[in-house]
Amino acid sequence: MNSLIQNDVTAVILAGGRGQRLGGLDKGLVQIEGKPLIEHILAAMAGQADEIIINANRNCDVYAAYKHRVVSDEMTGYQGPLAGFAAAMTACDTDFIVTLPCDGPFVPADLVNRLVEALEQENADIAVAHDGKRMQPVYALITRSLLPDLQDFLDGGERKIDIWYARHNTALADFSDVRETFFNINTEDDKRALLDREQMT
Ligand SMILES: Nc1nc2c(ncn2[C@@H]2O[C@H](COP(=O)(O)OP(=O)(O)O)[C@@H](O)[C@H]2O)c(=O)[nH]1
Ligand SMILES: [Mg+2]
Repeated sequence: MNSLIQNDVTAVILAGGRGQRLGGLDKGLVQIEGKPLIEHILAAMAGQADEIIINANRNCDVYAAYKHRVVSDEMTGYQGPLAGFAAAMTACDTDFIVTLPCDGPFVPADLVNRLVEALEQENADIAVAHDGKRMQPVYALITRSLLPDLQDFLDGGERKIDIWYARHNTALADFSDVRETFFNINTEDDKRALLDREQMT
């Protein structure tokens, strides 16, 4: 598919969380198969976007070594992924962002393509991945012109991503055939499950 949107996308790797359920670890730097998660994500996104922004609130110098722009939340105190969306939408030079988390090592190979297709088909402002069972809200394509609305939403004290999506024309992109690619590491158990899986392969 050759779409105009596709040439106008910044991928935003969300690595700005507190890592609370992993003892406060900076999840993007957690080692999996001998390299930090951020490297797995960067490799998976190579060729999927025009530009990549790493959204991080700690260890920014470590992330900067990957030679992509590192952008921190403007809001302090870990206000959630929407704070990262707003910071990236402010910093980016493209009309669209595609967000994805730093803690999911198995990124869909056609993440951007499928989100773009869903957005165009429904003439929507946001496209969000759906794994067949549930929405995967941090995998999303968002029109940058929604930034003022997002800023108002955040200024009003709102933080919930699903509620913000519900305010807009939001398309769902079907990823039910690759549901396992949304596996992400939130807890020690998730980390162990991943290591067990590696040993099996
Ligand atoms: N920028 C930013 N990103 C955040 C914040 N909190 C969480 N995230 C990111 O949002 C994504 C989802 O967070 P996570 O804690 O893994 O939640 P879950 O997987 O949805 O249960 C991860 O990529 C986090 O790095 C925050 O305060 N700021
Ligand atoms: Mg997660």
